[in-house]
Amino acid sequence: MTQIELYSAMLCPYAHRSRLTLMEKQIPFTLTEIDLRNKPANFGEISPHGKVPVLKHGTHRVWESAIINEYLEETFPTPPLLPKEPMRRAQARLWIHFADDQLFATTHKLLLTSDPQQQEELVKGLTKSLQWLETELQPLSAEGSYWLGAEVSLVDLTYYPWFEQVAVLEQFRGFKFPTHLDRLNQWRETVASRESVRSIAKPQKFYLEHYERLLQLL
Ligand SMILES: N[C@@H](CCC(=O)N[C@@H](CS)C(=O)NCC(=O)O)C(=O)O
Repeated sequence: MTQIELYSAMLCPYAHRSRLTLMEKQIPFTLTEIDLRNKPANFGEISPHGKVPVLKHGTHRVWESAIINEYLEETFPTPPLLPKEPMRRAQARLWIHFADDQLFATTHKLLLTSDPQQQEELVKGLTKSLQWLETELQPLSAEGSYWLGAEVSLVDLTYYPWFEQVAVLEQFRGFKFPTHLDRLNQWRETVASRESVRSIAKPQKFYLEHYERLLQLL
């Protein structure tokens, strides 16, 4: 089998998405941890934008977590992590787009700003996104507690890393996880119990300690 290598970083939720996808598909791979504060001199040759994750498959490279995950889905179709029907696939991709465009993008801005007013606005935006997700997910609960219902999918693996690190926003950015998000909470527990997630999960303390140091450098 052609060798696969994933360039990752321990705090990077995007890298965790692709790591989880490789694990769910039981694809053997080598993990190379990059210290983003002290990148190897040749990292520019591996990652054109200096970011993780990057997937190396033989002599080819793919970057951007959502694109890596689609590449893995197409190259290793079993077990499938996207629905079969085109409309359901489109819906899965819309969820993934929302994660990038809203939840992760807002979080990125929130972590980077130390302006209290801007933080307050971004926190409001995150709360609104989560409440919207809860409302949209409710009708799917009859089929099962994964994002798309009965089966785990790329959507679960895209969102989950955000939830694993949410304590950082609560501790350092005044975010409060909204109450009564029952469907989302149930989803979170279901995904947290998967073997792939458990095997790379880190405790809250780990994230809080690392981000405390990281945020001081900003
Ligand atoms: N949209 C990209 C985002 C990747 C990203 O922002 N990675 C961050 C770490 S979480 C990174 O490598 N930043 C470069 C740096 O910190 O120098 C994806 O989905 O892969």
